[in-house]
Amino acid sequence: MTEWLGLPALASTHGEQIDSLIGWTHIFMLVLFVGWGGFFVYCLIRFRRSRHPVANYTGVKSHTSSYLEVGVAVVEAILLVGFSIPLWAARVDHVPPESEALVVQVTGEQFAWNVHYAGPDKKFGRTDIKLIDLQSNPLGLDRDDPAAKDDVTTLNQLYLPVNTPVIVRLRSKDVIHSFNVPELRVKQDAIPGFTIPIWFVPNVTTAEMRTRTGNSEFQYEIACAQLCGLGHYRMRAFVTVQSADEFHKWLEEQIKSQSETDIFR
Ligand SMILES: [Cu+2]
Repeated sequence: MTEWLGLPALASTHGEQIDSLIGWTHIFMLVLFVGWGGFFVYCLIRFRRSRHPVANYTGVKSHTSSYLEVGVAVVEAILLVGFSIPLWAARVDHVPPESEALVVQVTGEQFAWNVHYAGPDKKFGRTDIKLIDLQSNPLGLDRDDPAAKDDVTTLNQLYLPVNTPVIVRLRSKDVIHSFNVPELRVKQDAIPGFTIPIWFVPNVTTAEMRTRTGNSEFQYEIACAQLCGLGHYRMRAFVTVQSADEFHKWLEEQIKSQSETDIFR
């Protein structure tokens, strides 16, 4: 229904609602634009100088323009109260239980995205600011913590299973960043000092999207959507959406290789 908007291909379950809201907003704004534009042209002709050499000090007596103004305000109120607020409320209130979702911590920093998986125990290991090493341990993960033994961290790579609710806990180490994946129709600021959850269900794998778009190199991209400093332009990361099996295989491989190579063990 919203192809005419030319939005990026859709790859999440809630995305259609977002698109229809964007579509309706465009339709109402087009009506407003045509209405106001027509009224403007009408005024130019109706009140041209040759017809009204002297200004009329009484002005308009009819209330049509007031009614029109009220009408516009009502349409805007419907957009806000009828569409936007319920959609937003559904996104922030109805978060699936963590037991039924994949929980990932994503921490923005100048200029990268750090991804942290809890592993099979579903417990995130302790992190400590004193352990932060920009090269080897950007999150300051304490590998001595038992909960951290099976944790997986990656840099600029977010792997997700398809058709599974994903809860991203968004954080920032320095300034305000913004987690934006256009195809998933998610965009949320990462604010230092806060952990902000966002959730979505990706429903198209990267492989499927490659066949669909005919682009064999297609990748979902996290683009930082807040101007966050000089390196903002290169603050990009990639999302790989896989089948649940492929994802778990990948996670297991990571657990193995990260426990072997980790210098903190
Ligand atoms: Cu950024």
